[in-house]
Amino acid sequence: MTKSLVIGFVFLILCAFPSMAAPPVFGSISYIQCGGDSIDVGFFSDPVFVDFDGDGLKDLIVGQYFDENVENYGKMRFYQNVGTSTDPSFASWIYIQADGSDIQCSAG
Ligand SMILES: [Ca+2]
Repeated sequence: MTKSLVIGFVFLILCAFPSMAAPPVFGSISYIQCGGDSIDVGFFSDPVFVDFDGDGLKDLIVGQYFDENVENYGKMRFYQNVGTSTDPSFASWIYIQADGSDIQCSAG
């Protein structure tokens, strides 16, 4: 293999797989806390972080699959970020509403 072919091959690998040049480093697993408790909404939760209230900080929006009260199945929770952009913190949550009613979706 010629020198230029090796350089071209390495360049191709770095372009095709840029994440291989600096693999991500993950910390230990931990639950996101809200008001001192771990957030647990069951499975099929699909959490997203988005600035929902427009204050510049990403909030947590997550569906809840189950609840002790069956009438709350499939509702959407809004956790306002009361921390910072680099150290988010969640103190409480509310159900997201539309036209005065809690938004509710079925799983699947
Ligand atoms: Ca926000």
